[in-house]
Amino acid sequence: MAFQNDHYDVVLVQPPAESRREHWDTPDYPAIGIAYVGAWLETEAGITPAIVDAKLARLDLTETIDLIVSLGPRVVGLSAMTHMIDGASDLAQGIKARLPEAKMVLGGFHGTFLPERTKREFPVFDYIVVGEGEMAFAALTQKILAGEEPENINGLCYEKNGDIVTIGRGDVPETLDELGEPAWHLFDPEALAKYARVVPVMSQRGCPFFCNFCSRPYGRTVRLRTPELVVDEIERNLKRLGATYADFYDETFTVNKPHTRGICEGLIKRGLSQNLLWKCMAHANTVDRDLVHLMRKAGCDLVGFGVETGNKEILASMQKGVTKERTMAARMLFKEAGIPTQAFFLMGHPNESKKSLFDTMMFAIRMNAEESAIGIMVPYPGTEVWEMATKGEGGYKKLSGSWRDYNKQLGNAVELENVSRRQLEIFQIATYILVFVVNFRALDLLRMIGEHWRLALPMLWKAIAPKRFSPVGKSGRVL
Ligand code: B12
Ligand code: SF4
Repeated sequence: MAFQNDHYDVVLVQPPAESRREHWDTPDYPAIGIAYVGAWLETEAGITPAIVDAKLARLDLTETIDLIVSLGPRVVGLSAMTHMIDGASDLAQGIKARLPEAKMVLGGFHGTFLPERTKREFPVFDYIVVGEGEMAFAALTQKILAGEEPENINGLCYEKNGDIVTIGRGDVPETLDELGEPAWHLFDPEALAKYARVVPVMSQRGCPFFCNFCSRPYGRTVRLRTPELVVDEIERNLKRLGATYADFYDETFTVNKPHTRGICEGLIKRGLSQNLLWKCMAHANTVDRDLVHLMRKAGCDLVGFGVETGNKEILASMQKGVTKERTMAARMLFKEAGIPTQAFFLMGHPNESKKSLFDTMMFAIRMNAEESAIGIMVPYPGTEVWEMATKGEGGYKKLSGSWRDYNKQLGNAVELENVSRRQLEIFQIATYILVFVVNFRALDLLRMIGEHWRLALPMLWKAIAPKRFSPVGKSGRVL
């Protein structure tokens, strides 16, 4: 590890992976959320933090604790999605045991959607930042470092006189451009140089669609950055980080065509498309032939889009706003333009049956995307599906009290009245395999298993092994 200074008042951290099975456990990209939080802290509050991306640097829990303790922070900001919250709490406890005065601040989407409950379940977090964290974290940190009581900060959840108080959501600047660029320079440069092959970019925040399984953490209004500034950032990444692959984290990169065109034309005009490939997420309703060809010309190398199901009724009831025909047409447009597609399917929608799962399997085979990702539904907090599963509606039965089980590939979050957990897993594995076998793509199947065997083996084992669900989670909570 090679941070510039020996001591930092503030450390931001992406907690270490708890296993090494999935792609994101050993990522080839740095964490952009804490990079934005760090950038705002540095430019707007004048406080330079160290950013420890433990997943990127391949650190384990003990190594991460040792590193953070050695930097002697007074504030530690930890990031967590739902399936990472237990691990983030383990990390905070390990740091707190050795730096009892340091304040632990949790950010990210688990705490955002369940702030009070998270504060109760994981009291090690002194503060939880709700929503976009840049402005709230800077305000909170300034107060803590000045020895003042942090109160009246929008987006803060904390304990006051024995009660848990939450003050709305974190403020956001008037325009997204004001956020500037992620602070990659605050990461350990050795870890960046060794592992970061892909650099995340965000050109917008927000998604206007209504999918019932999605929490839309940035809301339904799409906020856009100026395309020119996005291209500037990519150009700088190319020069500074030697990046040759960019990943647009926008929920739907193609949602505003003039914006998408602006970025593509900028990449082409500046000659960047010759040295850079990139991928993004699209929605089937937001693409047309011209745009797709322009994207290809600008270096687009992979497009992901949610197909979700092959069953018409379920597709209509999830409110994605697409039809199977439209989705297939989008897939064909990308194919024609020479852009490989990554099709995302979900199994375990509300009121899913074996018949609708079969429809999904058939549609995945017919679509025959270059990559298919087949997840099992997880009721993430903040979604309609979470509400349904919590009330036992939609045929759902929650299975596990552990947040670690809230994972789409290897989790154990729910099963349905008419489809058991094992049946869901069998449909998932069968679809993964049949897409390749029926389409005579044996080599692709072998390549996929070769790349993902750390995930494939436990998935297979999980589908055949005896099932043991634990309704009591680590924090003692039941379901
Ligand atoms: C790109 C993306 C991915 C990418 C990269 C993810 C990554 N960053 O590691 C890939 C494809 C790998 C991915 C995978 C998964 N993803 Co994803 N992904 C997204 C997406 C589209 C953007 C995420 C992102 O990076 N945003 C940009 C940055 C700036 O946001 P951010 O990191 O959250 O940070 C902001 C705030 O959260 C907060 N914040 C974050 N950390 C901290 C820390 C502190 C101290 C503070 C104060 C604030 C703070 O401030 C930041 C700046 O505003 C979101 C949807 C969305 N609209 O956000 C889903 C989303 C984040 N993913 C989600 C999920 C569930 C997953 C998976 C678990 C799915 C699975 N297969 O099981 C995996 C797990 C990945 C992992 N890292 O372990 C969920 C999370 C829901 C939840 N409650 O946890 C989301 C919200 C989508 C949804 N279904 O609603 N994902
Ligand atoms: S299109 Fe994607 S980001 Fe938008 S609501 Fe649906 S799942 Fe969420």
